[in-house]
Amino acid sequence: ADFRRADMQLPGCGVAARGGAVAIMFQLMLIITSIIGDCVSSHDGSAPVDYSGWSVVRTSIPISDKDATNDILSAIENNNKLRLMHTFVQDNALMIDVMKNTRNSLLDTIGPLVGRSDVEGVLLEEQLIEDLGNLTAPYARSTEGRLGWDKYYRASSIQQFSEELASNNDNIELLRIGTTRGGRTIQALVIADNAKREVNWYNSRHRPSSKPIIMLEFGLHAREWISPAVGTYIANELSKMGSSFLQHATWILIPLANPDGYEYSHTNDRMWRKNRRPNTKNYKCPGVDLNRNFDIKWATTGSSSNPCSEVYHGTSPMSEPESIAIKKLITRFSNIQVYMSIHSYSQVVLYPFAYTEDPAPTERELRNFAMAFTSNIKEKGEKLSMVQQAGYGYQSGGGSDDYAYKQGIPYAYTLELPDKGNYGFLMPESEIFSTCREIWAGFKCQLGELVPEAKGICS
Ligand code: 0X9
Ligand code: ZN
Repeated sequence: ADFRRADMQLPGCGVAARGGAVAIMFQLMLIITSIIGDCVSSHDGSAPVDYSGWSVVRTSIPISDKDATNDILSAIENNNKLRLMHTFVQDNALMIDVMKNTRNSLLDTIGPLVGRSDVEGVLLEEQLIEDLGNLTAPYARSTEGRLGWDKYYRASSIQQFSEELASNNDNIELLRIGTTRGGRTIQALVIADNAKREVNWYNSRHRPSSKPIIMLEFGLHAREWISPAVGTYIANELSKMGSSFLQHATWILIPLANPDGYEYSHTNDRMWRKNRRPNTKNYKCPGVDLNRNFDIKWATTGSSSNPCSEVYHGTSPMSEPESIAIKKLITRFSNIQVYMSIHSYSQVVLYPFAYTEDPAPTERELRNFAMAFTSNIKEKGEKLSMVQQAGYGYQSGGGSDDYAYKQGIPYAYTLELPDKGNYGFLMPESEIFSTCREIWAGFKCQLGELVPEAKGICS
Protein backbone atom coordinates (compact mmCIF):
# COMPACT_ATOMS: atom_id res chain seq x y z
CA ALA A 1 0.00 0.00 0.00
CA ASP A 2 1.13 3.49 -0.72
CA PHE A 3 0.22 5.58 2.25
CA ARG A 4 0.37 9.12 1.02
CA ARG A 5 -0.23 12.23 2.97
CA ALA A 6 -0.72 15.61 1.37
CA ASP A 7 1.48 17.39 3.83
CA MET A 8 2.74 16.55 7.24
CA GLN A 9 1.90 18.87 10.06
CA LEU A 10 3.91 18.14 13.10
CA PRO A 11 4.04 19.25 16.67
CA GLY A 12 4.91 22.91 17.00
CA CYS A 13 8.38 24.34 17.00
CA GLY A 14 8.63 27.21 19.38
CA VAL A 15 11.20 29.96 19.14
CA ALA A 16 12.07 31.19 22.60
CA ALA A 17 12.80 34.91 22.76
CA ARG A 18 15.97 36.07 24.41
CA GLY A 19 17.35 39.57 25.05
CA GLY A 20 19.94 41.53 23.04
CA ALA A 21 19.67 43.20 19.63
CA VAL A 22 21.72 40.57 17.82
CA ALA A 23 19.80 37.78 19.50
CA ILE A 24 16.50 39.39 18.54
CA MET A 25 17.65 39.73 14.93
CA PHE A 26 18.65 36.08 15.01
CA GLN A 27 15.29 35.05 16.47
CA LEU A 28 13.50 37.05 13.79
CA MET A 29 15.50 35.29 11.10
CA LEU A 30 14.63 31.97 12.65
CA ILE A 31 10.95 32.85 12.70
CA ILE A 32 11.08 33.93 9.07
CA THR A 33 12.94 30.80 7.98
CA SER A 34 10.52 28.66 9.89
CA ILE A 35 7.53 30.34 8.24
CA ILE A 36 9.05 29.94 4.80
CA GLY A 37 10.61 26.57 5.23
CA ASP A 38 8.24 24.81 7.66
CA CYS A 39 10.18 24.43 10.88
CA VAL A 40 9.86 20.66 11.03
CA SER A 41 11.84 20.01 7.94
CA SER A 42 14.29 22.88 7.84
CA HIS A 43 18.00 22.58 8.39
CA ASP A 44 19.87 21.78 11.54
CA GLY A 45 19.88 25.42 12.73
CA SER A 46 16.10 25.52 13.20
CA ALA A 47 14.15 25.33 16.43
CA PRO A 48 13.60 21.88 17.88
CA VAL A 49 10.22 20.22 17.54
CA ASP A 50 8.13 20.64 20.67
CA TYR A 51 5.95 17.65 21.52
CA SER A 52 4.13 19.13 24.48
CA GLY A 53 0.45 18.37 24.23
CA TRP A 54 1.18 15.15 22.35
CA SER A 55 0.72 11.58 23.52
CA VAL A 56 1.04 8.05 22.14
CA VAL A 57 -1.91 5.70 21.83
CA ARG A 58 -2.22 2.15 20.52
CA THR A 59 -4.99 0.57 18.56
CA SER A 60 -4.97 -2.98 17.22
CA ILE A 61 -6.67 -4.70 14.30
CA PRO A 62 -6.89 -8.46 13.65
CA ILE A 63 -4.40 -9.20 10.87
CA SER A 64 -7.11 -11.06 8.98
CA ASP A 65 -8.95 -7.76 8.44
CA LYS A 66 -6.68 -6.43 5.69
CA ASP A 67 -9.19 -3.83 4.47
CA ALA A 68 -9.56 -2.30 7.90
CA THR A 69 -5.77 -2.28 8.35
CA ASN A 70 -5.26 -0.45 5.07
CA ASP A 71 -8.12 1.98 5.76
CA ILE A 72 -6.79 2.85 9.17
CA LEU A 73 -3.17 3.20 8.11
CA SER A 74 -4.03 5.49 5.23
CA ALA A 75 -6.46 7.48 7.39
CA ILE A 76 -3.57 8.07 9.81
CA GLU A 77 -1.12 8.93 7.02
CA ASN A 78 -3.54 11.45 5.55
CA ASN A 79 -4.39 13.14 8.80
CA ASN A 80 -2.09 15.88 9.96
CA LYS A 81 -3.32 15.69 13.56
CA LEU A 82 -1.80 12.22 13.78
CA ARG A 83 1.58 10.70 13.11
CA LEU A 84 2.10 6.98 12.70
CA MET A 85 4.86 5.91 15.04
CA HIS A 86 5.21 2.15 14.93
CA THR A 87 3.47 -1.06 13.87
CA PHE A 88 4.13 -4.64 14.87
CA VAL A 89 2.26 -7.92 15.03
CA GLN A 90 1.42 -9.67 18.28
CA ASP A 91 -1.13 -12.43 18.94
CA ASN A 92 -2.56 -12.23 15.40
CA ALA A 93 -3.22 -8.52 15.65
CA LEU A 94 -1.44 -5.54 14.15
CA MET A 95 -0.53 -3.06 16.87
CA ILE A 96 -0.64 0.49 15.57
CA ASP A 97 1.04 3.06 17.81
CA VAL A 98 0.15 6.61 16.90
CA MET A 99 1.27 10.01 18.14
CA LYS A 100 -1.60 12.41 18.56
CA ASN A 101 -2.47 15.73 20.05
CA THR A 102 -3.98 15.10 23.47
CA ARG A 103 -6.97 17.25 22.55
CA ASN A 104 -8.22 14.73 19.98
CA SER A 105 -9.27 11.17 20.44
CA LEU A 106 -8.00 8.76 17.82
CA LEU A 107 -11.48 7.42 17.27
CA ASP A 108 -13.00 10.87 16.71
CA THR A 109 -10.22 11.76 14.33
CA ILE A 110 -10.02 8.71 12.10
CA GLY A 111 -13.25 6.84 12.86
CA PRO A 112 -15.31 8.83 10.36
CA LEU A 113 -12.56 8.62 7.75
CA VAL A 114 -12.48 4.87 7.94
CA GLY A 115 -16.22 4.91 7.43
CA ARG A 116 -16.99 1.33 8.37
CA SER A 117 -19.16 0.89 11.40
CA ASP A 118 -17.66 -2.45 12.38
CA VAL A 119 -14.19 -0.93 12.28
CA GLU A 120 -15.25 2.01 14.39
CA GLY A 121 -16.63 -0.50 16.86
CA VAL A 122 -13.29 -2.25 17.36
CA LEU A 123 -11.10 0.81 17.23
CA LEU A 124 -10.07 0.98 20.84
CA GLU A 125 -7.33 3.26 22.00
CA GLU A 126 -4.97 2.43 24.80
CA GLN A 127 -2.73 5.14 26.13
CA LEU A 128 0.97 4.26 26.02
CA ILE A 129 2.68 7.57 26.69
CA GLU A 130 0.75 10.37 28.31
CA ASP A 131 3.10 13.26 27.75
CA LEU A 132 5.55 13.14 24.89
CA GLY A 133 6.62 16.71 25.64
CA ASN A 134 8.41 15.75 28.83
CA LEU A 135 10.15 12.71 27.40
CA THR A 136 11.36 14.48 24.28
CA ALA A 137 12.33 17.82 25.80
CA PRO A 138 15.08 19.18 23.53
CA TYR A 139 18.64 18.53 24.58
CA ALA A 140 17.47 17.04 27.89
CA ARG A 141 18.96 13.77 26.91
CA SER A 142 22.07 13.92 24.82
CA THR A 143 25.59 13.65 26.08
CA GLU A 144 28.88 14.41 24.45
CA GLY A 145 32.11 12.76 25.51
CA ARG A 146 33.61 9.39 26.26
CA LEU A 147 31.13 6.57 25.95
CA GLY A 148 29.62 4.76 28.89
CA TRP A 149 26.45 2.69 28.63
CA ASP A 150 24.47 4.69 31.15
CA LYS A 151 23.59 7.50 28.75
CA TYR A 152 22.74 8.17 25.11
CA TYR A 153 25.52 9.88 23.19
CA ARG A 154 25.72 12.27 20.27
CA ALA A 155 26.83 11.05 16.82
CA SER A 156 30.29 12.58 17.09
CA SER A 157 30.96 10.79 20.40
CA ILE A 158 29.95 7.45 18.91
CA GLN A 159 32.17 8.01 15.89
CA GLN A 160 35.07 9.12 18.05
CA PHE A 161 34.63 5.93 20.08
CA SER A 162 34.91 3.79 16.94
CA GLU A 163 38.03 5.66 15.81
CA GLU A 164 39.70 5.13 19.17
CA LEU A 165 38.66 1.51 19.50
CA ALA A 166 40.29 0.79 16.15
CA SER A 167 43.48 2.69 16.86
CA ASN A 168 43.93 1.08 20.29
CA ASN A 169 43.36 -2.54 19.23
CA ASP A 170 45.40 -4.72 16.90
CA ASN A 171 42.34 -6.87 16.27
CA ILE A 172 40.18 -3.97 15.07
CA GLU A 173 40.26 -2.01 11.82
CA LEU A 174 38.05 0.92 10.91
CA LEU A 175 36.57 0.95 7.42
CA ARG A 176 35.15 4.17 6.02
CA ILE A 177 32.42 2.74 3.85
CA GLY A 178 30.74 5.95 2.72
CA THR A 179 29.93 9.59 3.34
CA THR A 180 26.45 10.89 4.14
CA ARG A 181 24.78 13.94 2.58
CA GLY A 182 25.56 15.75 5.81
CA GLY A 183 29.27 14.99 5.30
CA ARG A 184 29.57 12.38 8.03
CA THR A 185 31.63 9.24 7.58
CA ILE A 186 29.78 5.93 7.64
CA GLN A 187 31.99 3.67 9.70
CA ALA A 188 32.37 -0.07 9.94
CA LEU A 189 34.49 -1.92 12.48
CA VAL A 190 36.18 -5.12 11.40
CA ILE A 191 36.99 -7.21 14.46
CA ALA A 192 39.08 -10.26 13.65
CA ASP A 193 42.21 -12.08 14.70
CA ASN A 194 43.71 -10.79 11.48
CA ALA A 195 41.72 -7.64 10.91
CA LYS A 196 44.25 -6.11 8.52
CA ARG A 197 44.00 -9.04 6.15
CA GLU A 198 40.17 -8.87 6.19
CA VAL A 199 40.31 -5.18 5.34
CA ASN A 200 42.71 -5.83 2.47
CA TRP A 201 40.19 -8.28 1.12
CA TYR A 202 37.50 -5.62 1.28
CA ASN A 203 39.68 -3.10 -0.49
CA SER A 204 40.69 -5.49 -3.26
CA ARG A 205 37.03 -6.67 -3.68
CA HIS A 206 35.45 -10.09 -3.60
CA ARG A 207 38.27 -12.08 -2.09
CA PRO A 208 37.19 -15.14 -0.15
CA SER A 209 37.32 -15.03 3.60
CA SER A 210 38.01 -18.30 5.32
CA LYS A 211 36.13 -17.63 8.54
CA PRO A 212 32.41 -17.12 8.95
CA ILE A 213 31.52 -13.45 9.21
CA ILE A 214 28.87 -12.05 11.53
CA MET A 215 27.72 -8.65 10.27
CA LEU A 216 25.68 -6.38 12.53
CA GLU A 217 24.07 -3.11 11.45
CA PHE A 218 22.88 -0.61 14.07
CA GLY A 219 20.97 2.67 13.99
CA LEU A 220 19.53 2.57 10.47
CA HIS A 221 16.54 4.39 11.96
CA ALA A 222 17.49 7.62 13.68
CA ARG A 223 15.24 7.65 16.74
CA GLU A 224 15.94 4.06 17.83
CA TRP A 225 18.71 5.16 20.16
CA ILE A 226 19.04 1.88 22.02
CA SER A 227 20.38 0.25 18.84
CA PRO A 228 23.71 2.12 18.46
CA ALA A 229 24.10 1.93 22.24
CA VAL A 230 24.03 -1.88 21.95
CA GLY A 231 26.31 -1.71 18.89
CA THR A 232 29.05 0.21 20.64
CA TYR A 233 28.71 -2.02 23.71
CA ILE A 234 29.21 -5.16 21.62
CA ALA A 235 32.19 -3.59 19.84
CA ASN A 236 33.72 -2.76 23.19
CA GLU A 237 33.16 -6.28 24.54
CA LEU A 238 34.61 -7.82 21.37
CA SER A 239 37.69 -5.62 21.76
CA LYS A 240 38.41 -7.40 25.06
CA MET A 241 37.91 -10.96 23.79
CA GLY A 242 41.28 -11.77 22.25
CA SER A 243 42.39 -14.19 19.55
CA SER A 244 41.10 -17.40 21.08
CA PHE A 245 37.57 -16.06 20.73
CA LEU A 246 38.12 -14.33 17.41
CA GLN A 247 39.57 -17.47 15.82
CA HIS A 248 35.98 -18.74 15.43
CA ALA A 249 34.51 -15.87 13.42
CA THR A 250 35.09 -12.37 12.13
CA TRP A 251 32.72 -9.66 13.35
CA ILE A 252 31.86 -6.64 11.23
CA LEU A 253 29.81 -3.94 12.92
CA ILE A 254 28.23 -0.79 11.54
CA PRO A 255 27.69 0.97 14.89
CA LEU A 256 25.79 3.97 13.47
CA ALA A 257 24.37 3.39 9.99
CA ASN A 258 22.43 6.68 9.79
CA PRO A 259 24.58 9.30 11.53
CA ASP A 260 22.84 12.35 9.99
CA GLY A 261 19.39 11.21 11.07
CA TYR A 262 20.67 10.17 14.49
CA GLU A 263 22.25 13.53 15.16
CA TYR A 264 19.10 15.32 13.97
CA SER A 265 17.06 13.25 16.44
CA HIS A 266 19.28 14.69 19.19
CA THR A 267 19.28 18.30 18.07
CA ASN A 268 15.93 18.89 16.37
CA ASP A 269 13.36 16.13 16.41
CA ARG A 270 13.52 13.25 18.88
CA MET A 271 11.08 11.24 16.77
CA TRP A 272 13.01 11.49 13.49
CA ARG A 273 13.33 8.17 11.60
CA LYS A 274 14.79 8.72 8.12
CA ASN A 275 18.12 10.06 6.91
CA ARG A 276 18.35 13.78 6.09
CA ARG A 277 18.66 13.88 2.28
CA PRO A 278 17.05 16.98 0.75
CA ASN A 279 14.21 15.80 -1.48
CA THR A 280 13.97 17.68 -4.77
CA LYS A 281 10.38 16.47 -5.12
CA ASN A 282 9.50 18.41 -1.98
CA TYR A 283 12.11 20.44 -0.15
CA LYS A 284 9.80 20.79 2.84
CA CYS A 285 10.08 17.09 3.57
CA PRO A 286 13.66 15.81 3.64
CA GLY A 287 14.76 12.27 4.33
CA VAL A 288 14.47 8.74 2.97
CA ASP A 289 13.52 5.69 5.03
CA LEU A 290 16.72 3.69 4.61
CA ASN A 291 14.96 0.43 5.44
CA ARG A 292 12.75 0.91 2.36
CA ASN A 293 15.59 1.91 0.01
CA PHE A 294 17.41 -1.39 -0.60
CA ASP A 295 17.33 -3.11 -3.94
CA ILE A 296 14.92 -5.86 -3.05
CA LYS A 297 11.26 -5.51 -4.09
CA TRP A 298 11.81 -1.77 -3.83
CA ALA A 299 8.63 0.35 -3.84
CA THR A 300 6.35 -2.67 -4.10
CA THR A 301 4.65 -2.70 -0.72
CA GLY A 302 4.68 -0.99 2.70
CA SER A 303 6.45 2.15 1.52
CA SER A 304 5.54 5.47 -0.03
CA SER A 305 6.51 7.65 -2.97
CA ASN A 306 5.63 10.76 -0.95
CA PRO A 307 8.75 12.43 0.51
CA CYS A 308 6.67 13.56 3.50
CA SER A 309 5.92 9.97 4.49
CA GLU A 310 7.86 8.26 7.28
CA VAL A 311 8.35 5.34 4.92
CA TYR A 312 9.42 7.29 1.82
CA HIS A 313 11.46 4.86 -0.28
CA GLY A 314 13.52 7.44 -2.23
CA THR A 315 13.78 8.08 -5.95
CA SER A 316 15.34 4.73 -6.86
CA PRO A 317 16.65 1.60 -5.13
CA MET A 318 19.96 2.26 -3.37
CA SER A 319 19.67 6.01 -3.97
CA GLU A 320 21.19 6.77 -0.55
CA PRO A 321 24.87 6.80 0.46
CA GLU A 322 23.98 4.83 3.60
CA SER A 323 22.37 1.96 1.65
CA ILE A 324 25.19 1.95 -0.90
CA ALA A 325 27.76 1.70 1.90
CA ILE A 326 25.98 -1.31 3.42
CA LYS A 327 25.58 -2.93 0.02
CA LYS A 328 29.33 -2.60 -0.54
CA LEU A 329 30.07 -4.38 2.73
CA ILE A 330 27.60 -7.16 2.01
CA THR A 331 28.77 -7.78 -1.54
CA ARG A 332 32.52 -7.43 -1.08
CA PHE A 333 32.91 -9.86 1.78
CA SER A 334 32.17 -13.46 1.19
CA ASN A 335 31.26 -16.09 3.74
CA ILE A 336 28.96 -13.75 5.66
CA GLN A 337 26.87 -16.23 7.64
CA VAL A 338 24.85 -13.87 9.79
CA TYR A 339 23.41 -10.43 9.05
CA MET A 340 21.39 -8.63 11.68
CA SER A 341 19.76 -5.24 11.33
CA ILE A 342 19.16 -4.03 14.86
CA HIS A 343 16.14 -1.80 15.53
CA SER A 344 13.59 -1.06 18.23
CA TYR A 345 10.93 -1.65 19.47
CA SER A 346 8.75 -4.73 20.25
CA GLN A 347 11.22 -7.42 21.40
CA VAL A 348 11.07 -9.77 18.48
CA VAL A 349 13.38 -11.51 16.02
CA LEU A 350 12.09 -11.10 12.45
CA TYR A 351 13.24 -13.33 9.60
CA PRO A 352 12.79 -12.98 5.79
CA PHE A 353 10.78 -12.41 3.82
CA ALA A 354 9.48 -9.02 4.82
CA TYR A 355 8.13 -8.11 1.39
CA THR A 356 5.77 -11.05 1.18
CA GLU A 357 3.83 -13.37 3.39
CA ASP A 358 5.21 -16.31 1.38
CA PRO A 359 7.73 -18.39 3.29
CA ALA A 360 11.44 -18.17 2.50
CA PRO A 361 12.92 -21.37 0.99
CA THR A 362 14.99 -21.92 4.14
CA GLU A 363 12.31 -20.90 6.63
CA ARG A 364 13.00 -23.86 8.89
CA GLU A 365 16.71 -22.99 9.24
CA LEU A 366 15.93 -19.31 9.71
CA ARG A 367 13.45 -20.11 12.46
CA ASN A 368 15.66 -22.61 14.27
CA PHE A 369 18.63 -20.29 14.38
CA ALA A 370 16.41 -17.45 15.63
CA MET A 371 14.79 -19.65 18.28
CA ALA A 372 18.26 -20.60 19.53
CA PHE A 373 19.13 -16.92 19.66
CA THR A 374 16.11 -16.01 21.78
CA SER A 375 16.82 -18.81 24.21
CA ASN A 376 20.47 -17.80 24.39
CA ILE A 377 19.29 -14.36 25.39
CA LYS A 378 16.70 -15.75 27.78
CA GLU A 379 19.49 -17.50 29.67
CA LYS A 380 20.28 -14.08 31.04
CA GLY A 381 17.02 -12.23 30.76
CA GLU A 382 13.93 -11.59 28.71
CA LYS A 383 14.98 -8.97 26.22
CA LEU A 384 13.91 -10.77 23.04
CA SER A 385 11.26 -13.42 23.18
CA MET A 386 9.30 -13.86 19.96
CA VAL A 387 10.34 -15.15 16.54
CA GLN A 388 8.26 -14.19 13.52
CA GLN A 389 8.41 -13.84 9.77
CA ALA A 390 8.86 -10.12 9.06
CA GLY A 391 6.13 -10.17 6.42
CA TYR A 392 3.57 -11.79 8.68
CA GLY A 393 0.53 -9.54 8.95
CA TYR A 394 2.17 -6.59 7.25
CA GLN A 395 4.64 -6.50 4.36
CA SER A 396 7.29 -4.03 3.25
CA GLY A 397 9.88 -4.07 0.47
CA GLY A 398 13.35 -2.53 0.32
CA GLY A 399 14.69 -3.71 3.69
CA SER A 400 18.32 -4.54 4.46
CA ASP A 401 17.32 -7.93 5.96
CA ASP A 402 15.68 -9.19 2.75
CA TYR A 403 18.53 -7.69 0.73
CA ALA A 404 21.14 -9.56 2.77
CA TYR A 405 19.16 -12.79 2.49
CA LYS A 406 18.82 -12.45 -1.29
CA GLN A 407 22.57 -11.89 -1.51
CA GLY A 408 22.99 -15.38 -0.12
CA ILE A 409 23.53 -14.74 3.59
CA PRO A 410 21.82 -17.71 5.21
CA TYR A 411 20.93 -16.13 8.56
CA ALA A 412 19.54 -12.66 7.90
CA TYR A 413 17.32 -10.95 10.48
CA THR A 414 15.92 -7.81 11.97
CA LEU A 415 16.02 -7.59 15.75
CA GLU A 416 13.51 -5.31 17.42
CA LEU A 417 14.99 -4.47 20.81
CA PRO A 418 12.99 -3.51 23.93
CA ASP A 419 10.61 -2.36 25.02
CA LYS A 420 7.08 -3.30 23.99
CA GLY A 421 5.80 0.26 23.81
CA ASN A 422 5.61 1.68 27.32
CA TYR A 423 8.56 3.87 26.45
CA GLY A 424 9.00 2.76 22.85
CA PHE A 425 11.79 4.75 21.25
CA LEU A 426 12.19 6.71 24.49
CA MET A 427 13.77 3.98 26.60
CA PRO A 428 15.14 5.53 29.79
CA GLU A 429 18.90 5.66 30.14
CA SER A 430 18.68 3.43 33.20
CA GLU A 431 17.66 0.54 30.89
CA ILE A 432 20.59 0.82 28.48
CA PHE A 433 23.14 -1.22 30.38
CA SER A 434 20.99 -4.26 31.14
CA THR A 435 19.77 -4.36 27.53
CA CYS A 436 23.32 -4.20 26.16
CA ARG A 437 24.56 -6.88 28.54
CA GLU A 438 21.82 -9.36 27.69
CA ILE A 439 21.96 -8.89 23.94
CA TRP A 440 25.73 -9.33 23.99
CA ALA A 441 25.39 -12.48 26.10
CA GLY A 442 22.97 -13.80 23.47
CA PHE A 443 25.41 -13.11 20.64
CA LYS A 444 28.30 -14.69 22.47
CA CYS A 445 26.35 -17.89 23.05
CA GLN A 446 24.95 -17.88 19.55
CA LEU A 447 28.41 -18.30 18.12
CA GLY A 448 28.15 -21.94 19.19
CA GLU A 449 25.19 -22.43 16.83
CA LEU A 450 27.42 -21.36 13.95
CA VAL A 451 30.75 -22.89 14.93
CA PRO A 452 30.48 -26.12 16.91
CA GLU A 453 33.94 -25.62 18.48
CA ALA A 454 32.64 -22.45 20.12
CA LYS A 455 29.86 -24.25 22.01
CA GLY A 456 31.72 -24.11 25.28
CA ILE A 457 31.90 -20.32 25.39
CA CYS A 458 28.35 -20.07 26.60
CA SER A 459 28.41 -22.14 29.74
O1 0X9 B 1 9.61 -1.12 9.59
C1 0X9 B 1 10.80 -1.37 9.75
O2 0X9 B 1 11.68 -0.99 8.99
C2 0X9 B 1 11.21 -2.20 10.96
N1 0X9 B 1 10.46 -1.79 12.10
S1 0X9 B 1 10.84 -0.34 12.80
O3 0X9 B 1 9.85 -0.02 13.75
N2 0X9 B 1 12.20 -0.48 13.59
O4 0X9 B 1 10.97 0.64 11.77
C3 0X9 B 1 10.92 -3.65 10.67
C4 0X9 B 1 11.79 -4.20 9.60
C5 0X9 B 1 11.35 -5.55 9.10
N3 0X9 B 1 11.98 -5.86 7.86
C6 0X9 B 1 11.64 -5.22 6.71
N4 0X9 B 1 10.61 -4.42 6.63
N5 0X9 B 1 12.37 -5.48 5.67
ZN1 ZN C 1 13.70 0.67 12.87
